[in-house]
Amino acid sequence: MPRRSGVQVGIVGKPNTGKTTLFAAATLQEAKIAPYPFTTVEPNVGIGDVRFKCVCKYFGVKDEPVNYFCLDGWRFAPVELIDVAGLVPDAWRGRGLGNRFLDHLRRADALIHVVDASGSTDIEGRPVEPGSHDPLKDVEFLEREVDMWLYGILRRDWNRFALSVEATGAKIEEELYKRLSGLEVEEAAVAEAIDAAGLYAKRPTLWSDEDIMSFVRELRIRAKPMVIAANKVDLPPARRNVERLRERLKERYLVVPMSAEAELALRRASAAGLIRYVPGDDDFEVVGRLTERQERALEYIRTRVLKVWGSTGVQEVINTVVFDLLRYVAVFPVADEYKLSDHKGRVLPEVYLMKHGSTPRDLAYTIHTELGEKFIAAIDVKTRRRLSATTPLEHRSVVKIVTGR
Ligand SMILES: Nc1nc2c(ncn2[C@@H]2O[C@H](COP(=O)(O)OP(=O)(O)OP(=O)(O)O)[C@@H](O)[C@H]2O)c(=O)[nH]1
Ligand SMILES: [Mg+2]
Repeated sequence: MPRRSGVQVGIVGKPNTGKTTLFAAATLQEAKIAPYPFTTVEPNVGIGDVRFKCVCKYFGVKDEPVNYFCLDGWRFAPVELIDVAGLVPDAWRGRGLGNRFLDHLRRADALIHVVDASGSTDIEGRPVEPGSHDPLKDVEFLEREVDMWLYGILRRDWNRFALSVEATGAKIEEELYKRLSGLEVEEAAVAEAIDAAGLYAKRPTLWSDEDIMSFVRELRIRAKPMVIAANKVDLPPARRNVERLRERLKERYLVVPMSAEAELALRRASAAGLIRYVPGDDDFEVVGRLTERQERALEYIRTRVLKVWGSTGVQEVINTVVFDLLRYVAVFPVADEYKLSDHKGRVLPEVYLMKHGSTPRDLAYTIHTELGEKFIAAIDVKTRRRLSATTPLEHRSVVKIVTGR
């Protein structure tokens, strides 16, 4: 099974909130988890997945996934996750482990900010009485640290850059876009950020530090959209905090309640054949012999997490990033529109996560350069309609690419 993905998502937050637990639950990759700050130093990189309804039931066929899998009619597609060290206030000045490791997130399309919704860790991630720390504070400082990181990238060499833009008469959005390449930001987003910061009327050599900062804040929203994962919801103080986070952040962020630890336990129990559990579900079924301790742990998860919140939230967080923030679409290409198969006769073998607005031609190029070059048109297999090269692809569509010689 090819384990690669076109979507990259960074996991950020202060220390000791459960970032690595989320990473491990989503990827089932070994990674060190511990109840104290700065457990993670070097980043963990691995593959998790999004979940969506497969089209196998729609067509009433048995599929044969070759990239990833289909469980009970739920299809999964890969997403790359990058778990980095914890950030503390003033990391940009070098506190804690600093913020240089954020460079590992340059390629990230979006971020998951893991906060400790149970309020049992202080602003630097040290354990405190549950409910005694306000997680809203974590949201504010983290934005600033990410901003200072972006600011640092931009401020370096600004004067020379600004002079050269003016001397050559180049467009500021084009030049800034080139300068920020590697940050996974589109030129249109750079232009929007300049506009939103009200800086189009100002010559780059006159941008003050405050101006650069305003631009950076606007850029962050567009270049690194973020979801809040309100973790540790199995602990009682989390309930009130989740409500507050939702209420206070409703204009800016989606807040998803989560228990990363519960998900990790469920996925491990499932991998060990003890339970049947489809990631994202609201319950599980015991199918193996449990020790008393395992039984208690699973019952805790059922009563404290699944029954209260409807799921552990891990799958929902990843889905929210990919489908709500980034608005990706999952598309099934097929070579035979009647058998819904590839050239080898495998039914619905592959699914591709494509950026919002991608077209059939983009899909053809993603599958193979040659297919892109020979592209003539495409067929939407559900409706049997012909799609032009530029029609945006729809989520869960099945597409046959028509090629010429
Ligand atoms: N109660 C509870 N504890 C959790 C949950 N998720 C993680 N934890 C605990 O939180 C502690 C920190 O977890 P990590 O995943 O190492 O946290 P981190 O954010 O990666 O920490 P650093 O790498 O130090 O920044 C561990 O003791 C976890 O077991 C959860 O859903 N509920
Ligand atoms: Mg960690």
